[in-house]
Amino acid sequence: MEKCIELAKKAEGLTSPNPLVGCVITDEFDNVIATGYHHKYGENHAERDALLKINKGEGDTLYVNLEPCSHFGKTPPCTDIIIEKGIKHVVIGMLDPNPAVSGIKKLKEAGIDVTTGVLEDECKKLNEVFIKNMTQKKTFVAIKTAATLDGKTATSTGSSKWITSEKARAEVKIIRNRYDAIMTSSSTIIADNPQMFHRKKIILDRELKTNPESQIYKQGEIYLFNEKKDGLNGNINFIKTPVKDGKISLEFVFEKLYKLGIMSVLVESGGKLSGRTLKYADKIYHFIAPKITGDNSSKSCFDFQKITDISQCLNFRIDGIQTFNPDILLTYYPIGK
Ligand code: AOF
Ligand code: ZN
Repeated sequence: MEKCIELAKKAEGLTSPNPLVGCVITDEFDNVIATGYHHKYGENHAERDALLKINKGEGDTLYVNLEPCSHFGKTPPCTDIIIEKGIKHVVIGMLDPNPAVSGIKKLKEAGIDVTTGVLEDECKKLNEVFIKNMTQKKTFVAIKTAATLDGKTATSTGSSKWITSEKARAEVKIIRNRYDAIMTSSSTIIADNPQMFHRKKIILDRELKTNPESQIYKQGEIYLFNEKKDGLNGNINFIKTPVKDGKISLEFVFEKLYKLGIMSVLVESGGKLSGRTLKYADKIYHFIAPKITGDNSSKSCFDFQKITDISQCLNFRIDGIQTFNPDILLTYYPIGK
């Protein structure tokens, strides 16, 4: 199953809105005789990709991180080819949250021995975006931030280049690729003029005050949420957005993203937008550099509320700690998600 997950990850950024799936087939002596994965949206499913590499009767056990599909979608049901090729056992990581799929039932009816829930937590993490999309019909929201040991993301004058090392910033590019779009604010564009290379970019600019010559506009498909106008102009899709308390409604933005088929978004901005997004966030990537500004007027990486009692803090569950020397990356989830 570990191998299935590793294979599935080869297609990160390419399968949306579909899941990441990998498949391994062994013979009766447990030798791996074929592997496959879902390479790209619309192409063969992982199981078919692997099964097309063997003849009928050669495979004994098929391992796959997601329940095989039993429906006709863009491709025919995987259960049919599993049965045709004479597979005897199917080992599954997690059930498919897609209500159209009831693969286990079909396999069992064909007399195939089925085991489920193998490395289930890892498989669920691999497809956390797909699970949220299927079960809640909502876009998965991740935040990336980079801060000093004292939780600051810029000085009071806005200086922030660079808090983290090149190694950490190279990892950010890998993280970005997992998401359908990245999102930032007018303040970040005005302060840093970043390029933020990506297929799709979401920009929140209520008053349309960013310079159209800014680096960010030079590449990718742009969705510009603002309070003034709607319509397409070159690579920029203007989206007129309701405003609440002087700010773009994030509720509207995230609902609109789902309607636009943007299944996941990585928010990369200053503390104001990152802070406001926490309420909607499913996952946070938090880089920490071993530096201290020591200045309380420096900008915090999450800045959205005033509290008096420590019990009013938001609470999270840390999932992973990685090192990108000399920095670290903490990955965490809101409690309850
Ligand atoms: C994939 N790749 O390897 C597996 C999937 O429209 P279709 O035919 O591509 O079907 C998409 C559904 O198939 C998807 O929502 C999921 O429930 C199931 N399994 N999908 O794209 C795969 N095994
Ligand atoms: Zn399938």
